[in-house]
Amino acid sequence: MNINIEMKSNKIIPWLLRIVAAILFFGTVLFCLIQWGGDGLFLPSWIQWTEADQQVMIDGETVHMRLSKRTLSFEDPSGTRLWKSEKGWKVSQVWISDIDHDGMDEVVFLVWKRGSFGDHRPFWIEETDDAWSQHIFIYDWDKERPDRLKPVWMSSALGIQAAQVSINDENHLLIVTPEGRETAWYWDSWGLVRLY
Ligand SMILES: [Ca+2]
Repeated sequence: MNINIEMKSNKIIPWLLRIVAAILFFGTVLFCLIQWGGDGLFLPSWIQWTEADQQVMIDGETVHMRLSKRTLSFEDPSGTRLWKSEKGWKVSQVWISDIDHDGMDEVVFLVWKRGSFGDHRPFWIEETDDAWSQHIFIYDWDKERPDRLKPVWMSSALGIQAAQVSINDENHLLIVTPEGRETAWYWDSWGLVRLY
């Protein structure tokens, strides 16, 4: 009898170890997938991630603009950081352009982030939106601010897939979808409005 019990326990223990190892393995894989998804690793392959590392003059002030590893930042000539895009934002393109035609340049960038509205979710929208989406953010260059960038217009989710984006000579924003369909957007006192 004692021999039978010992033989059964000898079979059960390896199986228990395998089950525990499997749970640990799949738990680790699931944890990594959630972490990578939260870090935007699974964003669409058609995104054109650009980089910048150059001196730019904005409103008469020369600064260093850097777009590296999907993070946008500005530094003064001494190398002191003035502004850096928020953690969790994935900036794919940036422009210095007078998008609102007031004679002063703005900082305009295309960014991926989770949630359509962030901290500015309208009160009538109750559900939380954690999906990744594209946004156009526009900032004034304000020399009175230590960080220089004053938010002017933060779009909610674009609603279209912006694979190629450019700003033309008329300061219109041109967005081309992955399928090649182009739309144009212009500034109309309160924000960007679709032209066609
Ligand atoms: Ca302007």
